[in-house]
Amino acid sequence: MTLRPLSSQSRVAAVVRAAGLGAVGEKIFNNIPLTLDDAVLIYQHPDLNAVGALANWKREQIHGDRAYFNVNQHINYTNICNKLCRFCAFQRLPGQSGAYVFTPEEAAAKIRATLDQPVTEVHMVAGIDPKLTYDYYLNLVRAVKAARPDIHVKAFTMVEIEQIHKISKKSLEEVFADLKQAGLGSLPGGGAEIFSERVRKLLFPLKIGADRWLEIARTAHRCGLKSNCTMLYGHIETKLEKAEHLLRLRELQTETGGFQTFIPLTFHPENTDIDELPASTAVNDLREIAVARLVLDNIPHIKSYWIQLGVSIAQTALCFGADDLDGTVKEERIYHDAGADTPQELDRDELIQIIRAAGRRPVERDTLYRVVRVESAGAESVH
Ligand code: V47
Repeated sequence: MTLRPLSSQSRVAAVVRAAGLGAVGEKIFNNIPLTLDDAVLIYQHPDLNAVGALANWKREQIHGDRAYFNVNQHINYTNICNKLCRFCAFQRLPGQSGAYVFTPEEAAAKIRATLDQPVTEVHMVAGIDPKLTYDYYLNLVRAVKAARPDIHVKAFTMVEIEQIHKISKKSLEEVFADLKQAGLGSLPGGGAEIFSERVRKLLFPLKIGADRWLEIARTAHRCGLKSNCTMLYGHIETKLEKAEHLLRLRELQTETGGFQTFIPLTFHPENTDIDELPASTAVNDLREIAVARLVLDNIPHIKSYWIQLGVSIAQTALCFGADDLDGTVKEERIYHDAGADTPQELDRDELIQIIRAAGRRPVERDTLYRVVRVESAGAESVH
């Protein structure tokens, strides 16, 4: 298997024009941001291949043939949560069977258990357990950092930050300063769900809304912390609500430049309160990746999260606008509780093979997208 040839603008322009998307194509070729109407148009346009070809062209303009991954480890330190989101299968009430909280020492033991592996990042997110103290959160970060001092701690969604802020009785800026001093390196992108107030009232009324999520992200970025951002799709949201969500993220990015990666999160209905909803399809998942790449022109990376999408769709997404597969992961709980049948982890070599088989060049990165190692591209196919 050799690298796939990078797509030529004239060929993509012809495909896009033939599909009736010439005006959107012209904007993309000339680096003009898409409007809300453009975003809705590419969400509903029947020719997914044309939308995907355009997104792939944009992706190759930014990243060439590179596809990023990292070697990481997940720790979901508690599943106790008082937010009762209807889309979540991971949450437990205190005392409910299966409820757990890791002590900082137990979390550190999980880090020590992988010291023989080249892990560079721990991704640590969890439910909101009101019993946890401010010191618990700081000690959690300190403990994992002490267990592996060179590890990058990417932890706490904006929803967890809201809780940590609430119990701290300090300003958000002071909270971020304390967390940074404890060893926090950056923030993941979760908890944004969908910015529509209509959907929030129906599915996650106890969680912070769009304005607060964006305000916390703004403050984090101003305090020197990079973050990711996400959107949960495939439940009851409309195309317009998704387009509005993307534009609000793009607007904040123009202001702060603090988002590294956008991750479209496909809804897994199993074991949730809304399990009557159908699961997403490959066609929908690939379209989300493509629309994100085209609309979020100022966010450098689009992640196809293999844990959620499955390896085959995540790999295909590398030719529909995505440039990052996430990492090796390990002990993922949130999607596996919601019925994901993907493996709990892939090793470094498996990720490299998956990327090579897509005709891309594997690049191991750290959390801040500094290159750890560029792998050779023209390897033999896995088949
Ligand atoms: O905010 C919860 C979502 C998110 C379900 O920043 C569900 O690199 C689907 O944000 N079906 C947490 N999704 C995970 C997350 C994430 C994942 C990977 C990488 C990064 C990153 C961030 O998971 C939650 C919520 O939107 N979620 N339940 C479910 N049943």
